[in-house]
Amino acid sequence: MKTKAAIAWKAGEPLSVAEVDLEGPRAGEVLVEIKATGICHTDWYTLSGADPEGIFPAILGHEGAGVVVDVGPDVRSLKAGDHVIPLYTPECRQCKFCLSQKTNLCQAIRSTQGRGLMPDGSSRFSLEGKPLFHYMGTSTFSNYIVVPEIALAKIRSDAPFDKVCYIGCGVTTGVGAVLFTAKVEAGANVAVFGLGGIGLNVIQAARMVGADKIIGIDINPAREEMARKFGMTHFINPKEVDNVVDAVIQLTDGGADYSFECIGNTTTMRQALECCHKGWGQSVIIGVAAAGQEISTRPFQLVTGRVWKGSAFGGARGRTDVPKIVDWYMEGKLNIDDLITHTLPLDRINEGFDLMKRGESIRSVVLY
Ligand code: NAD
Ligand code: AHE
Ligand code: ZN
Repeated sequence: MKTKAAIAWKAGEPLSVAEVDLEGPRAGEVLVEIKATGICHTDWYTLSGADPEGIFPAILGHEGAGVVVDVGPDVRSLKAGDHVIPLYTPECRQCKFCLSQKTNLCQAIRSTQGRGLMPDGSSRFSLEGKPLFHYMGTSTFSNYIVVPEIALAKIRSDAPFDKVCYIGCGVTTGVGAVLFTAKVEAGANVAVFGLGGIGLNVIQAARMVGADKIIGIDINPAREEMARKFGMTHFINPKEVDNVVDAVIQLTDGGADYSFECIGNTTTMRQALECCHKGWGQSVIIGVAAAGQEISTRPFQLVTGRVWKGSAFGGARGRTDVPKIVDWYMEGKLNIDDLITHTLPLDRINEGFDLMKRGESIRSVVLY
């Protein structure tokens, strides 16, 4: 079949929208009509050329929601008409990683996914007979996609696609980092570096669990108002203080119990660790730094009890946890609507990237 898609031909160049060819689902695969997709900073990261796994030409996008159109042989858990969110972190429930119950990083299809291919090593997308690569196993910048059954979370049918698509990455990443990775408890002091599409979800989850001080740090002063609305109690603009680490330590009587780095900058990663409380403070890296970058701190920071961890997709097990997060939104426990600042048709997708780069949007959502 034909599908409309935004193609990334080359690193650093705008996407171009075209009709591409899409092969139908093979065994264990599902054809999905994407109804809406968010634009995440990670799409920009890969498009910029900073992702070591970035390959071109590819169809980017990993924050979508849609409807099952058709299923290939051996698909048991889904049928045409089901509403779904594609998962860049699948959940096969059979691999060593899934069975461990210690991680959400299912590895069943990771190696082919990282090479822009379906699990059988081929691409379903092509243009004029030449293959186009998939991206993060999802490629939600295409109106129709083929994905493995294990990479789809079935969600309730009354949830609006134009909002819950954001649960495909940003909401789950931020909320999950608080609930599943850090397990922040009521009364804890929390510091959040970066108040964009991820950091604001960290903030709303910290408020949800009853955190005490929720300190937001961002160089963009325009982020303060939105962050306060979502639960931030104190704002630090790094340009207005001598030392961000000291500023957090002073506000928290010795340091944050938990900090979250939601920028992807190795300098702020260090600050996020070092503003944590001696003896127990935990810092969670969410931001994705460019290829070749490294983090550093004095080892004494760890010797004296601070803990450095990371979180991918919020530590969420997609098929299990994503439907629950959709329920929380539908029950009014999570605010997604106010974070979706812009909606665009696919033909204007590059404007969504421009808004993000200029710091003018939280999330732009493309509507098909
Ligand atoms: P975003 O662009 O919406 O937000 C980033 C924020 O950081 C902006 O508000 C910006 O003003 C602020 N910022 C930039 N430099 C800063 C600095 N030096 N000090 C303080 N603030 C600064 O991006 P996003 O969509 O929220 O994504 C944030 C990061 O998380 C990206 O690196 C993205 O790739 C990553 N990410 C990771 C996961 C995961 O699973 N680990 C999932 C999604 C996104
Ligand atoms: N090449 C990577 C993109 C970089 C990355 O770290 N991705 C994060 C998710 S960011 C979502 O916005 C991730 O969870 N990666 C898990 C993994 O196994 O790489 C990619 O994912 O293609
Ligand atoms: Zn993302």
